[in-house]
Amino acid sequence: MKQPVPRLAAIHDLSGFGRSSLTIILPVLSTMGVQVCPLPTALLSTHTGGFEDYYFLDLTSHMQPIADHWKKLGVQFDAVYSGFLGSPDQVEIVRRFIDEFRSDGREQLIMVDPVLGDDGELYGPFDREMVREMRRLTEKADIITPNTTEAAMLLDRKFLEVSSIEECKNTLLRLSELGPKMLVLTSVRLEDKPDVSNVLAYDREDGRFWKVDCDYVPAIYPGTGDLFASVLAGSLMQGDSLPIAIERSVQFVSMAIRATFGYRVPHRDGVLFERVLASLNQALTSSSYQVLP
Ligand code: PXL
Repeated sequence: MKQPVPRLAAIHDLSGFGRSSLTIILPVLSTMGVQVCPLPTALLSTHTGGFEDYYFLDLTSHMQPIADHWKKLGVQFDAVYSGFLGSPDQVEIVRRFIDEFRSDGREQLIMVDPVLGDDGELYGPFDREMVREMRRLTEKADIITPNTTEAAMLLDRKFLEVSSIEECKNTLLRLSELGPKMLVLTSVRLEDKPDVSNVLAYDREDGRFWKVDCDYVPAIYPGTGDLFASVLAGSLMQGDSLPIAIERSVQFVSMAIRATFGYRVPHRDGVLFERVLASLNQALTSSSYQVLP
């Protein structure tokens, strides 16, 4: 029998203050009718963007025993969604998790957000080894959601602040050679309109490329990548097509940023998505995605 509520394993850190990762993923996906089972990778006092020092507890040694208990209970997942990892060694644990919880016959979504950096820089705790290992993790995914910095790192290319559509299509094709069949590239600035951020995507199964424009600059607020990817996961689990799922994610992040901008709250506190969470249950009323020639 189909489960009354679809279930997702969320392999991310828990950062107590600052709105990122699990403190975003749990409320967003619960609102979208998905049961979230967190497999925490690290425990932090805050996220690492904009806070000089933060408490960081690496949970690598706790992950396999948690997974083993779930396996013993016979827990099954409709989706596995990973993000910020606490150490490069966690890649092997997550790869094994995906294999052990792979459901034969039932549809399942494996999404890897290769959280590594932004604005051309690696996030504080990471190094080249994390990039190498994250590349190995992407092999196991159906869909990955790198920003342009992470895409450049995964492909061992130079980060370009602005690029052409052709360059982005090439990036998406190279990323698909790592393994995933759906690729979503965020924070794309195009040469002709560098002040607009775009999301470009490629679906290898039908060979189509998609583009959705955003009227926001995501990098200013930490956690917007997690917000985007969790709405994307929820939307795909609800049966939306890839372009519609991207559109819903872009519109939600945009609304959350607009809800925040009018207040004088420090950017490092993240976006006030709580104020717009209920909109996730409303139907999309406009759509502007493009299929690229
Ligand atoms: O939003 C990605 C992310 C997740 N978790 C932690 C982070 C970041 C980005 O800075 O620091 C702990």
